[in-house]
Amino acid sequence: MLIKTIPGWSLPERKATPENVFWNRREFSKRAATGAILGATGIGFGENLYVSKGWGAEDPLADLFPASRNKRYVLDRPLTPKHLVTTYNNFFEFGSHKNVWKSAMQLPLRPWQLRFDGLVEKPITLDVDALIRKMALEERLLRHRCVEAWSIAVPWTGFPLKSLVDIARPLSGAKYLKMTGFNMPEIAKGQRQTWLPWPYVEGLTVEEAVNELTMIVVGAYGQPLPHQNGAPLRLIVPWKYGFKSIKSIQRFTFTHERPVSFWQEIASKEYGFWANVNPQVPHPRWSQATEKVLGTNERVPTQIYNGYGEFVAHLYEGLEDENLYM
Ligand SMILES: Nc1nc2c(c(=O)[nH]1)N[C@H]1C(S)=C(S)[C@@H](COP(=O)(O)O)O[C@H]1N2
Ligand SMILES: [Mo]
Repeated sequence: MLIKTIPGWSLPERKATPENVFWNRREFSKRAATGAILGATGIGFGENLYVSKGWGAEDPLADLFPASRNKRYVLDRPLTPKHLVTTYNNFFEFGSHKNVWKSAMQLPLRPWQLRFDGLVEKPITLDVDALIRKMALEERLLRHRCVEAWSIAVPWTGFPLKSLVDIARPLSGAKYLKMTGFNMPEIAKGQRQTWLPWPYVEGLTVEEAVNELTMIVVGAYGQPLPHQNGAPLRLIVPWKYGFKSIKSIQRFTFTHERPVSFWQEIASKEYGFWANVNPQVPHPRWSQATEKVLGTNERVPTQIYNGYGEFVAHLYEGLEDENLYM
């Protein structure tokens, strides 16, 4: 008999559609007003709910959407309503609060060049549109767990980061991939806070970078990615805390040295390199045991590797001495 092992968090795919989402905007606004999520200022669900169209019809990649769904990745919960994912954001380049979508729309998305350098056969610079057009785009339904203990479930469109690594052709000495965001203090207000270590930097081991789950995202909800979610392209590593999933990347550098990330530079006792989700390892200032599901405000148990252990747990065998969960 053929028995397929279905992870505990799986859900029939038909249930993970917006039609099945119970969502009462008025009810949520009320709750949001009474209990700000983790002390966030200005959640921004006013009367004027803005659903970003991103680059909209003018997006040079609009014809690539929607991409077909990869059914390998299943959710245990409904998708988060699009208007929440596009109006409740962490994007510190535009401020240290959640209501950054409007300012983020100032970010000029074209021209956008991507630099591949460091330990590669030959450093190259590629135009973002030319590059994305070479990729086979697919949609994946994935959970995202912020270190602040809120979570969302999003239909992202993109491609495996591995395809970019293949194009970059790292040398055998490359152990890590460092990713760097933009630096435009004249446009991004948060970057005028010069005591912060701009630009935003994140890193993965090359092994993590080529894992099948690791994704470069260029769209969401069947459309080009809105500015505030990290256009024109961002990382999604769903088994790690959200801060690892760097937005609006400009540079990919292969190194033999472990990169120091933006958050690690700011608070190394609270944010580390690995940052794998683990409900049993609290943040120094709060528990990671549960998470608030954005949209319903339900509190649900957090799962080790955010429920993606079957894809990634093997990456950490033999690394027990490392701070894998912060
Ligand atoms: N460049 C950049 N990338 C970033 C951040 C940021 O401030 N700047 N915030 C991170 C954090 S903490 C989270 S939770 C996610 C939020 O992504 P979302 O706004 O699309 O939900 O982006 C991550 N990537
Ligand atoms: Mo986050």
